[in-house]
Amino acid sequence: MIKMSYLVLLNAALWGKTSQSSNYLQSGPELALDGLLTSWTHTNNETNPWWRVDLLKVYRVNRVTITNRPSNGLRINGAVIRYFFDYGATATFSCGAMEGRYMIVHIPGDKKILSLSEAGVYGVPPGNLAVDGAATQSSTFTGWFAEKAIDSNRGLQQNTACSSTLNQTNPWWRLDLRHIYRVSRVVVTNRKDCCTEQMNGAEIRIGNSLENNSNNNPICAVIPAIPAGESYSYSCGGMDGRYVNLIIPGDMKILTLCELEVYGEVNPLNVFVNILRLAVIDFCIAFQRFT
Ligand SMILES: [Ca+2]
Repeated sequence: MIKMSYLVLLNAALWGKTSQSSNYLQSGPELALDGLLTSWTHTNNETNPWWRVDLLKVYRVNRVTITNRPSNGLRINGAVIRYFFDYGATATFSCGAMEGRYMIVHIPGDKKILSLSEAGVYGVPPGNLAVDGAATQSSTFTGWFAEKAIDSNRGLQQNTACSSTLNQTNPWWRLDLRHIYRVSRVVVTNRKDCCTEQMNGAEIRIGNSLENNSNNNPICAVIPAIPAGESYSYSCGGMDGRYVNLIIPGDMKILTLCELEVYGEVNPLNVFVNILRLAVIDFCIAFQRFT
């Protein structure tokens, strides 16, 4: 099956944790993520200076961007971009599908200074089907859009990375995977800053029906509670479905979701349907030419 990516990749470094080998004056490692070209990180003059961002989980990285400082830019020359997770590897700026949790820039050698203005790491958690889907919800609290639950940012540092409905009866959130998958598990991340009990009692539903906004599909699990900022995994045992819903039954409820991940595999029936669809298209084109 041809899989099309619908995702606009965000800079995962923005919700990571930075560090560097040493700080020159006030030029700390976080200055590479402040979005300003007028500020920069700066190590001491030392041997093998380095800068690092911890993405907090493994990402499949498409590309890395490094922005040099506008003055004294030679201080980044000779830098090596290094990526590792259990093993070491050296990458150019285009990283293909390398997987890693840490992105490191370092300059080998003595009497070196590492100084960089901005850094970006663009990718998604590997295997997460949700990032290619489309999200919607029953209502939207200002700015807390449904798609923020599939932006690969778990909202551990800022709740602006979370979706939320208004206070309503039976609030729901729906993910359209765009194809039928055999879902093995769903991972839900609760908000960290407050209100963690609002998630209690949420139902995870998976199926192919849009009836009642897909909230009549079979239940994979009911969430008793998820601690603040934690990600809990729910096994769905290979349930088939195109739609993954969360719904909280009851009045005066708010559904806030900082991230939802879906893991599984392509349903063989889906492959057959796509082959049949392509065969029908080929037949129609041939028929038009003939007539
Ligand atoms: Ca998010």
